Amino acid sequence: MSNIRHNWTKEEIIAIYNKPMMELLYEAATIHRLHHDPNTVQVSTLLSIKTGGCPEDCGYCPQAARYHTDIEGNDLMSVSQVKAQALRAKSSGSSRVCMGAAWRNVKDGPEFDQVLEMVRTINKLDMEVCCTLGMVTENQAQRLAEAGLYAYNHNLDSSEEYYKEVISTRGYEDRLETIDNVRKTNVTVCSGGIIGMGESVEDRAGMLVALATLNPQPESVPINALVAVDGTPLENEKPVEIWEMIRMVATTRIVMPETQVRLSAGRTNMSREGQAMCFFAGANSIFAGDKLLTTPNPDVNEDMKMFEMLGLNPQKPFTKKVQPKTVEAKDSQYEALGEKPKWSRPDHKIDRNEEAKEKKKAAVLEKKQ
Ligand code: SAM
Ligand code: DTB
Ligand code: SF4
Repeated sequence: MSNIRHNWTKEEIIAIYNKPMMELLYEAATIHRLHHDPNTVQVSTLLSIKTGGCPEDCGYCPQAARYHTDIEGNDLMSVSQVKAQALRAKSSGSSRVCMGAAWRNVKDGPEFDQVLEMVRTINKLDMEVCCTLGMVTENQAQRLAEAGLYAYNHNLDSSEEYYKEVISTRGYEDRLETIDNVRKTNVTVCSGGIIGMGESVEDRAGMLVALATLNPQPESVPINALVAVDGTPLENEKPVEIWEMIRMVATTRIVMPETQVRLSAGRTNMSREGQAMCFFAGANSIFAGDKLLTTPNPDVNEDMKMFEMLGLNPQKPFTKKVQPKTVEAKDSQYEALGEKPKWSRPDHKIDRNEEAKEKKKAAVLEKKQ
């Protein structure tokens, strides 16, 4: 019988997070070794298939059109570009490609059809394919599954309470709805969040309650440290201390023993020793490649040296779950319904998001003059 608990409370999780460090590490490492090979770390490569120009107002995100950041926007990549990048990732030891699009939600039509073809292409390279495309309906999730998608990433990002301080263009329940739509398919769920956005330990625990009480729990949970990008509302947030990252990883490992915990954004600010502590505390996945979506990530060769030094081995694809079959577009049993995902319309505004938006307007006006 599985010993996974789905009834974690916020108080219990706060108590774990605040344990003396040595006890926390020992407990997390013990649980980690019961459920995983401690010397194996899964390696994913991110690919921003559509960059910038997003209509949402996520306070951390350099890709939101309303903020004055200096990222270069791009239209949807071609299938052949994606294939070339996936082959590169494979040859550098990645078992998974995670394709990100700066979309609020998936819209049926030629662009989504192109993404489905990217999924088919990468699955045929015998790599795990993940997508993060914003909100999806059940039908869209089924079509992704049929194309051979292995995982769908859709982060809760923070607690329900703090979410309202970061994003005003959609609600927490919209995120949960998409996760639920993915769960109705054969695709695995990847959902985690960001620390360092000014949230409290209670908020971090609140997010872990929301994730750990999902049944089943997400197969993977990315823990990102905020990359504070100039022009975003969170540009002045202080960098996360390594100890906070270690505590967050360890707590995630304890409450979600079977999940792959991914040490995600923010590794450029972490020493090798700091990252090693995170692996000891239960992190068993990373994003590799010199770029995340738009911001820097450690050099691949440096990561491989770190793996060698620590005796870590990259995880082979489909170790945890069998490779999905790919159904060709012409044989699909699903048709595009042209529906939009349901979402709520929060009626609140966030001061710092409004200020960052005004700064962009002023900068655009100044450029015109
Ligand atoms: N647009 C889709 C969405 O929001 O679901 C997919 C792409 S979005 C960039 C994916 C995730 O990247 C976000 O949920 C957030 O957790 C993470 N992210 C974005 N900007 C970040 C930043 N500056 N620092 C850390 N994580 C970030
Ligand atoms: C996740 O949790 N982190 C990744 C992935 N899922 C899509 C994205 C991190 C983005 C960091 C900021 C950037 O590079 O734009
Ligand atoms: Fe858009 Fe996703 Fe960035 Fe939010 S996190 S602004 S939805 S790309």
